[in-house]
Amino acid sequence: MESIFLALGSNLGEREETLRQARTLLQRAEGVNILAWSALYDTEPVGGPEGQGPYLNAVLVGTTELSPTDLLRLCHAIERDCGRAPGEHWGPRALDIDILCYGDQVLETAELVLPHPRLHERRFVLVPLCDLAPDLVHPVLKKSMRRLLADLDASPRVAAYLENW
Ligand code: PH2
Ligand code: MG
Ligand code: MG
Repeated sequence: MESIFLALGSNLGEREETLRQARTLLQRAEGVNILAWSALYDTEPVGGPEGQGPYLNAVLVGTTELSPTDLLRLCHAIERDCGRAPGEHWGPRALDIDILCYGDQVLETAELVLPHPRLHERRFVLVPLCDLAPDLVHPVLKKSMRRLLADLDASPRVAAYLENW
């Protein structure tokens, strides 16, 4: 069994409802146990095409019996169930589920890189992650999530949206 941190994001459609649905599907999934989640944050889009709408972002923590690859497949299946259609790289999406950390595992395959390769650059990930695990140490950079967040600029915008959801 490994501890996992998952990042959820949505900037198309009923964002809040989609994130709730994704959480429910993860809670019901065989081999995954969701233990807690961050607040929801309304966040400025980072990268991707000009003019895409703001995201709602959150982070979930749990445990899993699934391998990293099977967990990734589950995340992709839930993205599709929640209405994600193939689209532009970093473009608007109904749902994105990214594996941030899988225990202390360091992995680099064509399909999956662990820990998530941009986690330490992204306020929209680190702010919600620090709600749950500020003392979690990045398995490669060997710094706490609190430290990584403190090392970033105060922009782009990550605004508290909903504490309990
Ligand atoms: N996801 C991206 C690209 N840019 N920006 C925000 N604010 N939130 C996201 O979840 C996000 C993004 C690619 O997955
Ligand atoms: Mg992503
Ligand atoms: Mg993704």
